[in-house]
Parts: sequence; structure tokens; C-alpha cells
Amino acid sequence: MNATMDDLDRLRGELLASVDQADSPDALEQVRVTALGKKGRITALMKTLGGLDPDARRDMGQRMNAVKDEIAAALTARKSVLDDAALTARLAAERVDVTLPVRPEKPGRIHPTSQTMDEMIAIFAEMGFEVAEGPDIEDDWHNFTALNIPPEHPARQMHDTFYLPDHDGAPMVLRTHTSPVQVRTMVQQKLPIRIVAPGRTYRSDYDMTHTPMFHQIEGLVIDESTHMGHLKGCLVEFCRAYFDIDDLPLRFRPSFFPFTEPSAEVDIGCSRKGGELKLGNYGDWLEILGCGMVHPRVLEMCGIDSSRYQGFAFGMGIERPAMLKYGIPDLRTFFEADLRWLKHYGFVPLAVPSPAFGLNG
Ligand code: 2U9
Repeated sequence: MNATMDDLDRLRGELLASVDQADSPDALEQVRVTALGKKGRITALMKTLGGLDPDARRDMGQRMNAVKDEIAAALTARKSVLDDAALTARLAAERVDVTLPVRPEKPGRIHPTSQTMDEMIAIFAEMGFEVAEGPDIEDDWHNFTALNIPPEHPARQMHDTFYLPDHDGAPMVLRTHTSPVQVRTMVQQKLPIRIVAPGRTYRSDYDMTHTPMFHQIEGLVIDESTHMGHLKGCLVEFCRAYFDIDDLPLRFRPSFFPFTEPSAEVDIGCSRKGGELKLGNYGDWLEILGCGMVHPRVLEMCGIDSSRYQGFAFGMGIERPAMLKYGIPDLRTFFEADLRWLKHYGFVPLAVPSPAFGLNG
């Protein structure tokens, strides 16, 4: 029997209603098969077109195609609603209560990166530094331009910066250092400034000694009479406190960074005898951080009068000092989320440190 326009309208109504009533992705798939599948109802109706005369076949065919498209669009729209609802339900069900206190009988472990960051912050806090934070997604101005990094500088090239789509016409990046936090502080905060900026940083790099995400801590001090002597004293104190070696020697080597002038790299004393790395006064050197006096152009770009104010800045990674202090041989293991590794190298929360058992007692 040939289908009539009425049959088609009835079918359309029925199918649209069952699309609306489908309450799960599986139920919706069933509706799709029933409607549009090889043995589906629209397909079956299409097969009856052959029996119509040419004019009726053309009209009916056009109408059927329109209904088919309408059902397909309704299926797509309903699928998006159901997928959204499923995601919302999953997010609610899997919510983690981060305010839950540690269960003393079943503690997790503090990641060595967090432990090291906390230790470093504690040392700088004793010297009067405050902690400043900023976004991981930065605009090109805060990450590069304000730091006197010119457009042709290699750090800007595609191969080590993760670029993101423009936002409000501004090129966006995953911050390649935490320096934009200091830029934001200089622009917003009143002087003097004494901050450290710890946090995640991103560079498109992956080998034995580089991971695409790593952590840094940077420092910034700006005042009317801050000078390189303060920079040296601060970093000598920091390194000796962090590595817990009172006579740890430090060497300041002249270097270059676009955002500091003069600039220096800092080495700490070590020994590499017998393939084993040992820190202390042994005659050999290991590079640990970079530093310098903030470039006057950077001060000016952040709205600070460089004829009145000056300051120093420094930057270092977190993972490498953590590896040195806690004897962790491979950087990449920091980011593998291996619970056996975390149980071995991690720190017990609320642990009371003891001479015999250290922090893992
Ligand atoms: C402002 C002005 C100056 C921060 C600095 C370094 C030197 C440095 C590297 C160490 C190892 C990064 O993780 S690493 O690769 N950093 O050598 N960072 S001076 O100077 C600033 C920052 C912000 C406004």
C-alpha cells in the first residue's frame, strides 16, 4: 500500500515524540535505529515511493527527505542534551571533597614537588617575602613583552611555547615562566614589593631532563635602595637553608637574561667523584638558579619610575632542587602519577620529623 501525506505526518509526530522521550543515550540510539536504520520506519516508507505516479512521487519524496532531516536534527539535539546531563551527573557523583581532613590511620602522601615548594616558601617567608599567584594561561604581553623579550626572541618560537587561540584579539600562551606574576604584581601593587611566585610553567619540551609542565619559584624585590648585595645575601641564605649546609659555597657567574641587567647564574659547590653527586665545598660546581637586577625597561613597562626604584629578581626550577635534596634520579617520574613512586618518595602529612626516621617516620 502506498503511504499518504497523512501517514508521513503521523510518523513524523510519533518519531519526534519518541526522540523527546528518550531518557538515555542507549534509548536514543534505539530510536535512531527504529527511525532511520536500514530497516527503519522512514526507510520502509521511502521504499513505497516506487508505487506513486511521478508528480506524487516528487512531492512525497521531498517531504520524506525533509522529515528525515528533521528527525536527524532532533536526534542530534537530544543527544547533546543527554550527553550534557550525563556529564553533569558524573561531575556531581565524582565530586571530591577537598576539605576533608587527612585520615591519620590512612594518610596519603605529599608529592615531593609540593613538599619542596612549601620548604622554599617557608624559607623566603622568614625573610619577609609574600606569596603571589597568577593564571597559568597568560597573554603575550604579561609573559613576554613586559619582560623585554622581543618578538624575535627564541623563547617566543613555536617550539617551546604552547600557543592558545587569541582572546579579545590578544595572543594567549601557557606561561613559560612564573615571571608574569611579578609583572602583574608590579602593575597592581604599591611599592615596595617583596614576593615569591611559585607555580606551574609550560614549555614544549620532552626528554630526560625536560617535561612539558614543570614548576618554578621566582622572586622579586623592589625598593628605593635595593642592590646586588641584597640579591647575593638573599640567595646565599636561601641555598644554605634549603640544602641545610651552613658552609655551602655559591658562585655568581655573569650571564644574560632580557629581563635583568646585570644578570647572573648561580652555582653551588659539589663533588661528582665516583659518579655520585654530593653538595658542599668540594671544588666542583652545579648550576642552580638565575638572577639579576630588574631591567629598567621592565620597571617602566610596569609603570614603575626606574629613576627612583630598583630591584632584584631570581628564578629557579622546583623539581631539580627536589631531586638533589631527596635523591630522586629521574625527573619524568614526578609526572607519572605512579602511586608506588609516591609512597616511596612522598611525604607523610602531619608526620613528626625524627632524627632516626626523617619526615617519613
Ligand atoms: C620580572 C623581572 C625579572 C626572573 C629571573 C631567572 C633569572 C632564571 C630560570 C632558572 C631555571 C628559569 O626554571 S628555569 O629554567 N630563571 O634564570 N629568572 S631572573 O626575573 C624576573 C622576573 C620577573 C618582572
